Amino acid sequence: MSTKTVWITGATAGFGAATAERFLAGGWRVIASGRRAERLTALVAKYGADRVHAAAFDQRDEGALRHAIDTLPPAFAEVDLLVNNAGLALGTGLAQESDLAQWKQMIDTNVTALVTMTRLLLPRLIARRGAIVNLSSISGSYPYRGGNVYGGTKAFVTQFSQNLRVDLHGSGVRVTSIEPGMAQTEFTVVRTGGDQAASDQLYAGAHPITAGDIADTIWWVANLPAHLDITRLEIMPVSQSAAGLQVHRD
Ligand code: NDP
Ligand code: 8X3
Repeated sequence: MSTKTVWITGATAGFGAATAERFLAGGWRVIASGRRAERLTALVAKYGADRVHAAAFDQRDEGALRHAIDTLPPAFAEVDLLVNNAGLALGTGLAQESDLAQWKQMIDTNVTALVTMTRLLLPRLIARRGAIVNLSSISGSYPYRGGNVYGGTKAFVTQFSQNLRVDLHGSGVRVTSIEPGMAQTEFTVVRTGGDQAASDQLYAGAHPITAGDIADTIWWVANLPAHLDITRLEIMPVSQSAAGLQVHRD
């Protein structure tokens, strides 16, 4: 059994929770972070404090993040893999109708918190010749109505990932940008401000990606031979494809 350690941000739901379960099943130690402490506590209760370290904090709070890093138990202090997964979309409206506070929360979480996390863990990842998996999205490549700032944050994540690879050249650290399409998690409930019916309707009949699909993908990426780097990976359900440009006529 491997004794590697992965830090998964946003491990309380969706991709992050499924990825935590996948890596625990594979024998890794997991540092699980997110705001909902009770879900992290349940993971520790299920697997034991020697396998899971819970770090409950808001990823946007740099002081809390630094504290979480500084107080890692010795067994979890050497990090082999960072999965930058915590993130969210807020709102589905057009730019001209959007809530500026929601835009800023997406930028603070998906961009600022992600780069802060990355920068602070880079020394440990370099020391381990480790790896970084960033959760981007197809919304960073394909524009759609209402994607505005969310898509912008994910385009940042994709490009930041590629630039990280260049700077880390020769370090042995691998960097991957995973860019999923429609996946059924808590994502749409969060995006719509708690509208479960809207979420159910979006996914109905579409056979969307599951959280387990993404967890299995991250597991595959992380466990490839050390000389291979999956640089970008776009994943869509078979039911989803990009279509067309729009034309407005007088
Ligand atoms: P979920 O809503 O199911 O999970 C999001 C996770 O992010 C939760 O664990 C949540 O934890 C965490 N999170 C959000 N804000 C913060 C914060 N301020 N501090 C700490 N943790 C935070 O969504 P998904 O699993 O679908 O999304 C995971 C990632 O995948 C996101 O980056 C998303 O943009 C991306 N993605 C999702 C797709 C989809 O269709 N579902 C497709 C492509 C990419 P908590 O609330 O407990 O803090
Ligand atoms: C989530 C996928 O298409 O809803 O990143 O933007 S999408």
